[in-house]
Amino acid sequence: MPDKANTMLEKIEKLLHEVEGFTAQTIDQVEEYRIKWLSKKGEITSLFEDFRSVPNEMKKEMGQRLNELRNKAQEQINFFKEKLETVTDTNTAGNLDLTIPAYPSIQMGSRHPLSVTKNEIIDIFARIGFTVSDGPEIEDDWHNFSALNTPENHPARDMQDTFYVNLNPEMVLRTQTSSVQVHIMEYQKPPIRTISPGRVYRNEAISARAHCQFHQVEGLYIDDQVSFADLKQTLLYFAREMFGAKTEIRLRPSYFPFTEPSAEVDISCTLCGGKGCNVCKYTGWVEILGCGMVDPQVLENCKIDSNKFRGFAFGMGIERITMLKYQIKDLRLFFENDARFLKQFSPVSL
Ligand code: 2U9
Repeated sequence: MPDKANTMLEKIEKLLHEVEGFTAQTIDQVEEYRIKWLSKKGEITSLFEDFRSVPNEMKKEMGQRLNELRNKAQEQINFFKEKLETVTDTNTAGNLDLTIPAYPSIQMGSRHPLSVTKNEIIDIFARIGFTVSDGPEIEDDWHNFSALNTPENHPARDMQDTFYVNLNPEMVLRTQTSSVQVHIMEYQKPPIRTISPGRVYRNEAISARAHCQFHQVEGLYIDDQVSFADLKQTLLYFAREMFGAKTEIRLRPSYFPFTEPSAEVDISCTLCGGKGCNVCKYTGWVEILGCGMVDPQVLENCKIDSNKFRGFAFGMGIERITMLKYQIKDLRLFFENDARFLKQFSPVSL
């Protein structure tokens, strides 16, 4: 009997060696070896049959080795089976329909409502020949104030609480994008027909109606024959493109340091059409922008001959226009970036 037991031990060692060196490239190979080793008629199963006739004194050692062999074989089978099944799933078409478009499952972003409005304003003015100009958000005192008829100690500076730059008190965070147009006038000869959309800053307490940063579009048209009638007709065109063909405008006299005469412009209420509601506070009109003829002194400040040229200018807050257009009641929503608010606006196309 010891001879038979020794042959068995040799067989176990040989198989252990084979099991440890086992690798497989396909699932079929794994199955082939499972059958060879562990099926009912497999080599390891039949060693367990032989184990019954092993003398008692050798049973312990033989049993341990046999168990070790069977466990190792099972581990190897499991390992390669799992590995090859995963590879099969991801590397080959298998049951996947590769023609299904990926895009419905991708969360699409959307344009910020202020960008939607800004782009619409740009398009409206581009159709009547206005270019778009851009400039710095940190501006010197001259471009933001002095050139625009607002020298130091001028009371109008109090109208716009300003953020000054600590390192250089001559520099400010711009309070209006008209500063961009001062640059344009300094290096470009008339005719000038341009709008300047952009972010501006004012040191104000944050509320539903005000913020320390907001966005403006300021417009400027300078040529030799520009009149107040041109200004009025341009703004009527804008109001109807933006708020609908039935929109009416009215101008109320006002004051800005950089325009003379100046006016504030109302549109007939978009909600009630002029009948009176809580949006227009039962007046039938809502204010949308300010405007006027460019003060000749501003032209001179920017080296444009005020005897030859005249201009009109206007300015509007993008937040205000957006709130009116979409009935948004609280300005802070624009700055909170809450996805539930933002996703209501036009999706970004792929
Ligand atoms: C130059 C000269 C004059 C731009 C103008 C307004 C009137 C105006 C406000 C609207 C709401 C700013 O965002 S707001 O607070 N703007 O009322 N802006 S005229 O006048 C200019 C522009 C450039 C060279």
